[in-house]
Amino acid sequence: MSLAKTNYAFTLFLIGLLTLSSCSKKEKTTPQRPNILFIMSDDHAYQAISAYSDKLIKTPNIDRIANEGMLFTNACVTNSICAPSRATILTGKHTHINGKINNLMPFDTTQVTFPQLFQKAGYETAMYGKLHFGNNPKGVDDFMILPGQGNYLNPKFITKEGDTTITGYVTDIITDFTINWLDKKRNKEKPFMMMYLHKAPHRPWWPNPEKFKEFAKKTFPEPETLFDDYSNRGTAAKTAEMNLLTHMKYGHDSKISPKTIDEMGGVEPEVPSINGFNRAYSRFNEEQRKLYDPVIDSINTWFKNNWPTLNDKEKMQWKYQRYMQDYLGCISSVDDNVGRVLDYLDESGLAKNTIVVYTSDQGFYLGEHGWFDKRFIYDESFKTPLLIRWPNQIKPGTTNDEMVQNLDFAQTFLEAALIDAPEDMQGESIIPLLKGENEKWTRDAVYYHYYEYPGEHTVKRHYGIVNKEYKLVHFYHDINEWELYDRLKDPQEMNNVYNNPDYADKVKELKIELEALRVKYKDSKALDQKYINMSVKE
Ligand code: SGN
Ligand code: CA
Repeated sequence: MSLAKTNYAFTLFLIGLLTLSSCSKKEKTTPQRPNILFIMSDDHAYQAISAYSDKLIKTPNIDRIANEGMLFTNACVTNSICAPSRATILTGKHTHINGKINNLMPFDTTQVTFPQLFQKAGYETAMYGKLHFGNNPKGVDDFMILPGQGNYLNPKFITKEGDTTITGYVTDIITDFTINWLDKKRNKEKPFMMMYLHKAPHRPWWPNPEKFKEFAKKTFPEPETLFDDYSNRGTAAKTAEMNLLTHMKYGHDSKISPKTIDEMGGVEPEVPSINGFNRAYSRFNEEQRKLYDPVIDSINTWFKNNWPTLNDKEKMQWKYQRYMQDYLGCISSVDDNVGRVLDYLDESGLAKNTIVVYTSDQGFYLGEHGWFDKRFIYDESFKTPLLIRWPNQIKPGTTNDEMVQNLDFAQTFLEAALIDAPEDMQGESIIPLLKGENEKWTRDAVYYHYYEYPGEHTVKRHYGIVNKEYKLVHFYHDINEWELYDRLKDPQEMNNVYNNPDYADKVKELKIELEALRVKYKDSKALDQKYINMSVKE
């Protein structure tokens, strides 16, 4: 063999070696696609998670996600109501684009949702718990969803195999089935994307019997704005029907039986009522009633003996305590059950390659401004809890205060799973923030638009822009009112400064920015009107 030939053969051999080693290197460094466990509860206020504040309750299990990951202090929604929030999460689009403006109309299932993209990309996908769409989810290999709002006790579920009713407490049941899917049912050859969606702590707040008993004995600190008279706010706050004293229902919410109210010959103030107490109680079996009855009896006896002697302030205080006892009792079960799932991830070894997200479909009023419920752009309902754990990617125990939205979840999860997001999704992946690369984040304001009016709780239609310093809101439907809040000086949003001359320049500036956001996200007066017309026909 000539020298030249020998050299040539040697070179080929070297190239071969290098190619081989670079291939195997590539294989080794190709990231393993992470699993995603998306945990969402319904109406869980961030004020009731101890990672945010431990004034009301300790939630050690949910807190673990933040201790081992990241806590977002300015996470918010695009439209603070259940099914519209879920539609935004699944499509990565604002309400006016995905068309799910309220809880009433069914979701248009011809749209692409992120679970479909995961499924197509080889993920095993599932959805267990509350969806509230009026139709079944697409893009999931397995599902088990509550019809509509679902029930706390002995709930019915819609599954792939048909309908089934399961005896027990909803939060425990959804968790049992979630763990079973993770452990036994799924195809373990594939990464998974699991949506584990609690009904709790949605109204009418029935804790399990043990928590009902435990929490009924507790007393909770009142929010500073419990007795708000809405004096420096607009018409919308004054006309909303979500005040604890005048709109929270005796039976449905506070667990006063119709029998007690009859025996008392009625109660003041009168609150328009459905017989929600009986509706829930009639689902309980004998054994469950035995557990609930002693607590229900003691609440009712106290009420009968004391209610007529209370003044309005004391009535408000009593209703607030009853509300918190039941609401927080429900949350305590959510926390225990999240702990069970996190323990399962640890024991099974799944934790290290699983992104765990904890959030709620929106925030909630826990007596702030005298309210329960949500819907408004004001902070307690606009903001939502968000805690994310992603081992080796997120630095444990970090906090982030950027304005991220439920609109961003789809693109974030897709990027994490190395799946291309469709061009027409409207959010932004928050992965740079998760990795601590905050300088890559450019958004400084978000857009919000609420529609379900006329409707329950009578919160008027509005849209607005929110940045870290200000919130500008337009109520545009049957009133034409603007509100401006100085978020730094007035974090409780007690003073609308829209007409204050000191803020005139700010108003001008924010109006331009708001219009630019409407253009950016393709919202318009024409769409506002289209959705008003549509609701009238419903
Ligand atoms: C129910 C509740 C309302 C609540 C809506 C929407 N009333 O209708 O208080 O605002 O759900 O909630 S109740 O009498 O049925 O309890 S959402 O979370 O599904 O949007
Ligand atoms: Ca909700």
